[in-house]
Amino acid sequence: MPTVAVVCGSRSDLPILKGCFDLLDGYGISWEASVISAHRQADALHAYVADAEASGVQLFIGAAGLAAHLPGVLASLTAKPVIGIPLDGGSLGGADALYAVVQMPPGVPVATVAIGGAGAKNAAHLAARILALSDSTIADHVAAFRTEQAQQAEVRIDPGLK
Ligand code: RP5
Repeated sequence: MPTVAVVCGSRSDLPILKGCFDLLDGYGISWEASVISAHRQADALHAYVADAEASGVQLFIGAAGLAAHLPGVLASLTAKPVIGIPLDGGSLGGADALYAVVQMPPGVPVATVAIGGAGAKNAAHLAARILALSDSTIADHVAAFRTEQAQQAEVRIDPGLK
């Protein structure tokens, strides 16, 4: 069983999650992705989380659009960390999903990232930082990513352009 279980609510959510999958690969984090709707397949979602926990999954990422209850339901079913990605799937531009994912009641936390593609990427970065607390190899990858990111952001102004 992989370290991270990514669950989304529909096949239509998968393309936007590619950024998450690619980054998890880059960090050397094993993962699996499943399409299980909290609304349409409630029993299957409960069974999946029980199996995943029993098999050693350390962290869940849930992604959904519209009335996005999937990450919250994941958090209700496990004591492992849950990261929620609100997706832009409807006429409210993802604000509907954002509110649904972020506004969890006390005691059932979902670490909510940005709407859509930026959130999908940050879910992987946040997962890596959480797992890095107990895995020095992942910690090295996190450090290397931050160094590379800073180098890519660096801009030197040519004095000749002044
Ligand atoms: C949510 O409803 C899914 O996560 C998806 O973002 C949205 C629409 O689902 P489909 O109608 O495309 O299956 O549950």
